[in-house]
Amino acid sequence: PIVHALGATHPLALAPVTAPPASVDGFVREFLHNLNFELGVSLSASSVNDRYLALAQTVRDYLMARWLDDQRRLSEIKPKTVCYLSAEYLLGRQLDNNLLAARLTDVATEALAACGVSLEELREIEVEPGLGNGGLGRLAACFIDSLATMSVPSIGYGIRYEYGIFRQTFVDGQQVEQPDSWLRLGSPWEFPHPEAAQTISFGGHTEKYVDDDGVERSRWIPGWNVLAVPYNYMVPGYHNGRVNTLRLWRAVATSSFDLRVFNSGDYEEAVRAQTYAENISKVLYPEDSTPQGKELRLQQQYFFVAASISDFLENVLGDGVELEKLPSRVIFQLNDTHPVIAVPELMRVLLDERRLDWDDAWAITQQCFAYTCHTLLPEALEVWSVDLLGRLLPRHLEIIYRINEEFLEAVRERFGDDEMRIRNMSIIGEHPYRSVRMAYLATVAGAKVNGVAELHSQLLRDKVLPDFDEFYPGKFTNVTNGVTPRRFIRLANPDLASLITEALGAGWTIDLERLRGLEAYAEDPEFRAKFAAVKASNKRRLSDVLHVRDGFDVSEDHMLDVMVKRLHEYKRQMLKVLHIVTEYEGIASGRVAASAVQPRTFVFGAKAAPGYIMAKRIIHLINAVGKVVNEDPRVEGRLKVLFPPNYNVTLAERLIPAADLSEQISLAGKEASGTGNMKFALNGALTVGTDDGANVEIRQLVGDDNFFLFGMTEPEVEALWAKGYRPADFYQQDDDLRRAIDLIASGAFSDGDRSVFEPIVSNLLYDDRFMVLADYSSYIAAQAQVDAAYADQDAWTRSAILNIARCGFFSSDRSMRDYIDRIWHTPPVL
Ligand code: GLS
Repeated sequence: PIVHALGATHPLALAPVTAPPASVDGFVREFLHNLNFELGVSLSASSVNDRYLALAQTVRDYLMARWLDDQRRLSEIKPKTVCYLSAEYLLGRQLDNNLLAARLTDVATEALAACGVSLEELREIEVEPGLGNGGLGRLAACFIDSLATMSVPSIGYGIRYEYGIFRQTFVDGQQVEQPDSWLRLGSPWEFPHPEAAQTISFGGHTEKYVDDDGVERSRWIPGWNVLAVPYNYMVPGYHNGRVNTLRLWRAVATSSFDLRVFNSGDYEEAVRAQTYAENISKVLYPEDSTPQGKELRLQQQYFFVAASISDFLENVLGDGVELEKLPSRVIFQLNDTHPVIAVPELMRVLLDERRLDWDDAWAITQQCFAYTCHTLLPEALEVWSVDLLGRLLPRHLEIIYRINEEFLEAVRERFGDDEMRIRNMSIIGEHPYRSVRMAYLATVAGAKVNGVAELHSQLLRDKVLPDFDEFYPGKFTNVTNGVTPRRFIRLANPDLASLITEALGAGWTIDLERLRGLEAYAEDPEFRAKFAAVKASNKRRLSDVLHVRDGFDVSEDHMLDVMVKRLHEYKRQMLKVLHIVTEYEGIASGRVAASAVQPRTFVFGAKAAPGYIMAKRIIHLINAVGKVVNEDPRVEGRLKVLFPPNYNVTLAERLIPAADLSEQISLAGKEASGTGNMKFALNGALTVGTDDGANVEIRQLVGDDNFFLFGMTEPEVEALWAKGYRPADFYQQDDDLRRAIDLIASGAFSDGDRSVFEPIVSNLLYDDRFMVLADYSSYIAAQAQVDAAYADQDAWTRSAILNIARCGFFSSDRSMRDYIDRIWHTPPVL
């Protein structure tokens, strides 16, 4: 318990902050108090949103004493702290997670019922903060959940986007994006602190000067400033009384508008500067894996890391800490290249503001950063043109040049004047234009560099950064991704969670390896029957949700075959489409008896980056194929295609527990890890997948009998490229493939208009960068095995249980342990 205020004399001001009594009566009182005094409405006059807000505030009240106490304790103990720097946090809904963490679900349900309010109804109106694009942002959210649950001192730093990932709708089967105004009805989980704003500078120029000690130094004379206002969010640990902090920054203009111009009647001009500044945190870039060279994006990146570093140094670190000791107090984890501009920023602060000399500043900086790479696609490794960087952050560019100079000097010392190697390793690239390679900068500056699955980390060392691996022995490591079992099992799949707890006791939620205990239950017919009943009930639950949401119905006795992830050619939604078209064509043409295939419902969920034309075409095709298949009586009751729009965390939580089959079918060597693959396996879906990303580890753990492997391996992919890949050859040689592609080309899914999907067809036949056609026959064969396996329901269920039992490794708690052991060295502080 913490004391309110120093110097206070009133007994209440001296009393500790305490949580309200965790009883039904206590909860009712707090809820009504918040409704009346915070929202200003009576219960009878309140809207559903009022009630939701009051409920959220009540849950906050319960967590508050712990949050304040943790902050106070940590400021006294001064432990080493993980500062997770991430441009994205794809949080998902907060209410249920916070109720669960605080053990309030039952009390809240009862208390609300006593007020005539349904918790279920309030849950449903929460708008999820979609402050991330996909796997990378969701991973950050899983990690901060695990860190809180493991009592590790940590702060998540990021951006409070006013608009998150766009809302996707379909018009005539084509994606249309709408802004995601998630803050429209208020966000009860955030605590803004405008008084604690940081000033962040941009532009201007640098100048040399001689300081009082006669040392020549550089300084930055910026051109313009914005304010970074912190918004704090609670990150409660699961059942451990711990509450960590997520701090997201919002950009606010230093002065709101020009009153003189306003009074002269030019209203637009009066707010121009304000609008410009505040655009920085306006909207999340709807990109995944491929960055867009946009100035605003670089502004966003610098904006949030500069604010975060300054916040840590000034507010968290505290006074009187020698900067040499900084590495024992903090590790800044760079979540991909997006926050890498933090490296020259820390250097600038140490050099220009704290007056350290170069070598000391660099020695400190190199120990304070670690870098996680999340991709293998070369086009996804961010680079910034020297021109842009120099204009926006001239001092940082100077610092980067000096880092590079010294680095290349060291490379020369080691390898001699191998100009080719020097050019390859330079942080500054020369072609096609002079640019800063952010991944290289992060690798040079980071104490450690990690990939996100075994295969990915290996390829990172062997293919993407081999010279660096050679130059820095021991710097590269792997931490395989993980997902939080709280959200993705406990909350998403409550019936499965109960079944597991019934079998194994409650400890598995924070010690997921205990799921191993289910192996024995896989052999128990009674348990299998209960598991099958849970799956069936999850399908009904999904059907209810999709019915209300999109008017779709899911049949309980269909195999639910799910492919949900961002739409990207490398992920190969096209391969899935070709499989569906093959099945459809077989039955529709009469060559295959409908009764010979397992009844299946194919479910897609996928957003395409708005500027990614081919991805949008594929979305259009999926919808078009779905329409034809769903309306054709010849396949009725056998094949169905559903593509609910706006796939997000909330929908994932409904879909994954209902799935039978998980589609993880990227071209080998392209998917860094994947995390959806883990969520599905942990909810008892079997995977059909390539040897890519974390699929490799999933398969090794669950065993070949419980995984449908297909496709080329990464070395086989390389070999085929080297030999010369001609997709049209595969088309010629495979009757099924030819029929499927011809059917698409014929206009069968576009009312006879052959031009609509022609770009997809010709891309497949004459380009096919991701080798869809090469893997087609192997995929179709794997799907035949899936069909055969599904026919034996009991054996399938056994495999599903074994998948769960053997995937405890994929808890993000384990990922956090690996980061702590191998990279951060930040023990829990209980
Ligand atoms: C990604 C990768 O594409 C995923 O494979 C990976 O699981 C995820 C988290 O490590 O990171 N990289 C990226 O830019 N977006 C992703 O989802």
